[in-house]
Amino acid sequence: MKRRTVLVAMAAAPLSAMLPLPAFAQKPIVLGFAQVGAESEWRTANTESIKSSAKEAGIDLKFSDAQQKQENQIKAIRSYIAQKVDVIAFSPVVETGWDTVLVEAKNAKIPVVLTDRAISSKDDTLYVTFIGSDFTEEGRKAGRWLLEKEKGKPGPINIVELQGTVGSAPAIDRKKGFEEIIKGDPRFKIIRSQTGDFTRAKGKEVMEAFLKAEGKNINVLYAHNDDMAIGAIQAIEEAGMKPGQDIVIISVDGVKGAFEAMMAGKLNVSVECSPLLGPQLMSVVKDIKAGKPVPKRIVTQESIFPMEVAAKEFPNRKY
Ligand code: GZL
Repeated sequence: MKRRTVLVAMAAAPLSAMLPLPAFAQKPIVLGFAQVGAESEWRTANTESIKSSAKEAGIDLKFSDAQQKQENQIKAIRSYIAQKVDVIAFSPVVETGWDTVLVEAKNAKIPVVLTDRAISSKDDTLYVTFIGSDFTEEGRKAGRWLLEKEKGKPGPINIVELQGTVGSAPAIDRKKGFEEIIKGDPRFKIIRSQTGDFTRAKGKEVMEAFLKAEGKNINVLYAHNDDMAIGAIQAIEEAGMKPGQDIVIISVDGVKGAFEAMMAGKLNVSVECSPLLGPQLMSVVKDIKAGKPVPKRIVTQESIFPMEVAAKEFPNRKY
């Protein structure tokens, strides 16, 4: 009697309970992504890259936009923990203030991946890896280009600087790298420096204030991203000056708007900062779920585009 019961039990059990499921039948990985916001062309392209790559990878993406507010990103991360997602990824709007929520993710045994921007924390076990650019090197590239551009010219060469979001890794490191290169040459002086929060509107507003205060005393603008540079270009033109000629303009990202400004002769150079991090993120997420080793730091490879190459390079641009 007992043997028959076991046989019946065996016949009733679903086949899948007894065999490993084929890949197509396995439950999709669930990734919770807490995005900074939608403040710039760069961010829009970054979001597009993450969403399209998740779809292509068959990963179930939960996505949130924090409108550049840290408290919204923290709320989103907490909701992903509550939903018991498989992996959490985010681009920290600022460097500090993450330890508490990342300890909660660690206690919930949910691996965390940083993309685009880093955090400053004593405990690097709070995240598996950081995929993103070397912002300090981007600042150095901007400084080296300026030294070359102004080689042999007399000083003083007065610079105004539009910084990115206060406390963000790109703003801190792009400033640091740029100053590291120009500090050796006494002709260069940063006479005004203020945040434009990575947006066109704020970039224009702050540049208007710089022009009011310094006017023709300004020789160079260093903007931490193209969107602020494009806003500043509008302000420079409205002040009756020629952007790219009366004021040399250096920016970072390499978005379409920057190429258009360079082709119009209004922007002198854009240092590339690639937002196309989606494919690398999805491959890291799959490796984490498969238990494969992942490097602690994955640096994106980037270039620099002076206006002279803009027209030739423009057709190749993917963002
Ligand atoms: C850089 C990224 C910055 C871009 C800005 O990786 O965090 O944020 O340079 C964006 O355009 O707003």
